[in-house]
Amino acid sequence: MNNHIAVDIGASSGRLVLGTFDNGTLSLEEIHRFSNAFSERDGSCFWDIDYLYEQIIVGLQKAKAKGINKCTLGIDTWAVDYVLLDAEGNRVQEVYAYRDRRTEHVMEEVAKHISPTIVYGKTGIQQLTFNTLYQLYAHSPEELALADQILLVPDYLYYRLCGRKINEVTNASTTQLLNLATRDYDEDLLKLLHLRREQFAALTEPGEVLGFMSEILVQQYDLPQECLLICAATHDTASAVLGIPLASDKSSAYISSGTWSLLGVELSQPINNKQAMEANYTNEWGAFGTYRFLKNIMGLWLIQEVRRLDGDRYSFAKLAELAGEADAFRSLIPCNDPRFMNPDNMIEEIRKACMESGQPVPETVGQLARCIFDSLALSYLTYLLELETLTGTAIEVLQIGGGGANNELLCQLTADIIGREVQAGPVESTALGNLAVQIIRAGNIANITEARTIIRNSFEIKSYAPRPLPQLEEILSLWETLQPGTVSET
Ligand code: LFR
Repeated sequence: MNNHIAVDIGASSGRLVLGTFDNGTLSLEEIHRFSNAFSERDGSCFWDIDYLYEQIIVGLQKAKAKGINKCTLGIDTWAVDYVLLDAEGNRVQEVYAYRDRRTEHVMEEVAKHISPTIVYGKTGIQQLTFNTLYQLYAHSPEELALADQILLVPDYLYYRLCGRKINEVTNASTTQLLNLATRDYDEDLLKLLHLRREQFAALTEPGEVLGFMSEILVQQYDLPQECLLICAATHDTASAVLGIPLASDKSSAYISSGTWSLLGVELSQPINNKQAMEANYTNEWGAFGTYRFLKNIMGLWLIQEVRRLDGDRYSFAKLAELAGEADAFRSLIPCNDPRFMNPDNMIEEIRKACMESGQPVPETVGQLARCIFDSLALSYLTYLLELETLTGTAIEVLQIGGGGANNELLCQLTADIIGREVQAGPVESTALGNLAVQIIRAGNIANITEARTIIRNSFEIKSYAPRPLPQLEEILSLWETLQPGTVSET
């Protein structure tokens, strides 16, 4: 079997990517792409999960039409969001999107019952208002009692395709409910939520075979005859990190750059000490016994929102071009300020933030884009320095995987500001990481080290050398005064 399909769904788009591994070479072909967004109803934000499921079916029909009858399939999506199912496997309610504002003050409520230090010691997970812990706390115990099973989004999509209920570990760790010591759901946190362990499914590792696609679906929709579902690293960031082959000869950190910029390193042991907690770094569980020690940075969401509010007039490439024409470092925003999590109007929020800090207000789309990219690059510096302190390791190269690797302006700006080499690519790191787990499982690649070598040799990785930035000192002192907050501060 050498046809492998990655279903990779992010907060703004999804796709099915066909990976073929032949003669030691891995090649990719996108077979279906669709947009994704949450929508607001009566003041709450929800995903359209049925639409996402339907798009997987459409993608598989396209695969079949291309003559693919035998394949493996893995799914990854964004993290933390969940589906409550009744005993018949029906959804109890719609699926909340993590940017829904109902959890804005829940963290403080939970802290009254269990101290954040204890929670961090148990889980090693950063404080983010949207962690599943806080989202579930926002339900009444009566509502949660209706849930026979709680699945995260990719778990649920697997369930719809093959009927098996799992809680895949890389994603389950982002719930902030897993205990690092027992490697299972933490009893105290479950008690706090009035939940029983049985309401979650069995923790499942990437690489496990989940079974064939349901025969009924194959017949009903004319799908590939033999589609074997393999448990991927279902958190998109976990897959992305698998698919970013860091240079082996230099000490490197990664950014998985999409809706979020996730900046960190891969570790074999978590760091859940006081300093890591205070800096709000996370230890998400990775595939193959690893941890992703990283920081969530607001990321391309900022520009996605500007583009949307500007009526989708320009492509992302054009926006980068317009930003390149605008004055550099004219105005900056502290990207991780919670005000940018889900404002009513991102453009107005950015303008207000600049006005409040006495900076020129970005008027044109180019100025807005420039403000975002300058500020993101400065955030990368702030958190890279913090990462070095926390890990006690000097970083020589920052490797950017995901869609953001396409943004030459941002990559070069990042290199200039951090004063180190930036390696950009692969753009398809998430699909590649998803596929790597499937191909390893199929026995065609021995392990993740070999998979990363193949990825590094097969896909473009562009190097950006830092250029001197004469006004850097001045920029950094302005940046300091903006005191970037964190997404967890409410
Ligand atoms: C990236 C990501 C991040 C997670 C955020 C919310 O797509 O999965 O890793 O913190 O989305 O789920």
